[in-house]
Amino acid sequence: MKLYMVPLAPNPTKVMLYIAEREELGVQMSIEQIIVNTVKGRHKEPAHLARNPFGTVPALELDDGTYLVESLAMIDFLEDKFPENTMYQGTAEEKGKARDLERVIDLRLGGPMGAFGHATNSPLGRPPEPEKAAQYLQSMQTPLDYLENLLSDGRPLLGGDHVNVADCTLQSFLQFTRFVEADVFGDRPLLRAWDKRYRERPAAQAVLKW
Ligand SMILES: N[C@@H](CCC(=O)N[C@@H](CS)C(=O)NCC(=O)O)C(=O)O
Repeated sequence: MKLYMVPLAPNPTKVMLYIAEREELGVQMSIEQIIVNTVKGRHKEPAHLARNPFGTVPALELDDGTYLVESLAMIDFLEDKFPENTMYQGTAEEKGKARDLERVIDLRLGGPMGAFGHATNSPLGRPPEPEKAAQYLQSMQTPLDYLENLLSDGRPLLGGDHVNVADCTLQSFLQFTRFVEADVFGDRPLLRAWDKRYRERPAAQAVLKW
């Protein structure tokens, strides 16, 4: 299998963190990772559009030459494809909560975090838009409070004792905010401590560049 990706982008990073975490759990997936140079617009060129007609990364090429084009579907697929030492563990309720948390982060924080980064210090050279940045930051307050509250029971990782996709998803967005030198945590010491703890994990050290 081949994962077409680019290191800074959140959705590819989420899958790359997931793969690295599974490898830490002893699961060798042998997925070749191939960079698509999005700065040069390669993701909009015919070679990549043939993999993913939506012109986005990541794209996962399966062994039969077909593709998955949605990051969370790739993770679900890899959970099924490699059923030993999966990331989702425990009862149906525990797995449901882990999936719920990942969706909260992706849907309620991912978009505003990316937009906040661009409105603050865009790596694409867009002009700063302080008013919009403030609005995006405001929209993140409830989901950030939600996560801070979850961590108040002393759990080391977002879903509890075990790493799960929620950790990967949040870190993939935070890497982008670090790259643009923005801070979204505010006065949330538990989230800051989780961030530091997560980034010390071998998988994070291997994947995160910022
Ligand atoms: N829902 C898709 C979103 C993929 C996506 O939007 N990827 C971004 C990078 S994080 C991208 O390729 N953006 C370039 C563009 O849309 O032109 C997924 O989860 O994989």
